[in-house]
Amino acid sequence: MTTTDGTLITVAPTGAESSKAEVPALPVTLEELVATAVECESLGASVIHVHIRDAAAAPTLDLGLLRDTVAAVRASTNLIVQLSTGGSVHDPESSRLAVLEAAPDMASCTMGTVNFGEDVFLNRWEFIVDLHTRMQDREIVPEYEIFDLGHLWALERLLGKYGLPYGGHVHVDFVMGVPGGMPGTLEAFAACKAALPPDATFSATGIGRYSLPVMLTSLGAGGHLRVGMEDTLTYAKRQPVESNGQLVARAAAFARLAQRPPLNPAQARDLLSIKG
Ligand code: KMH
Ligand code: ZN
Repeated sequence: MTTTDGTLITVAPTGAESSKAEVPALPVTLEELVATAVECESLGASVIHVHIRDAAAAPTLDLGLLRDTVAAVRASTNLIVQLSTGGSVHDPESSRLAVLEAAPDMASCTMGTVNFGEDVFLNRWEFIVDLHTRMQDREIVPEYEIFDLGHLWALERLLGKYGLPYGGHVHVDFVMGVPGGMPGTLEAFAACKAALPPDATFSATGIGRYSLPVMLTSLGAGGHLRVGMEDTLTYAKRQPVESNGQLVARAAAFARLAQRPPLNPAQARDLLSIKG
């Protein structure tokens, strides 16, 4: 199967921004996360992008909990476990780097600073280099998160100076529609696609109302998909998302309609050059 015969679907079920009190369907406990992972795998997801919460449902990067989470998801699914090193906008760099010690298959690596609503999602160059090189040493495959076009020029510089990631394959995710980042438009998408490193694969995720147009654009352009309650809480106009499974099921249905059915986790591991 070539990279575009099938569709890699990543589910991002929780994020760090929504509160359980306001969004009761958000998976925040380990049990809820594992149940979500099992359901989403059965519906077509092959990667899970994980943020965790503490006992009060607040975002945390507690290393013990992260290790437990990686183990629990692996025990119940074959999903590729991708831990977020973005955390919340309030997390210090030291905790974000320490995420790698939980030994996930993949981790996110955001390629630059971006305004993030009223906040700033800070990603200094030295921090990005640290993440990239530590992932090379630990044999963790990065997903380079692109919130703006300039982040792709930073990626070119990173790979030129420090070499390819572990496994030798570059995978990028366009995050479109964060207030402060690039919009979820065809023009922004085309500019990003044109600036990809050679042979890179890409997925795209549209925040909020950009969810559907970005999904359809990425499928049409031979790209992959990321969906989940981290990125969107509205399924359709005035219709709240009921579950992450609902979003994965829709993405998988579009992928099948496009004649690019969901990749299973083994196929996704091949595509991303993830070990074992
Ligand atoms: N929560 C955002 C500040 C990532 O996971 O790497 C950052 C984020 C990106 O979600
Ligand atoms: Zn995230």
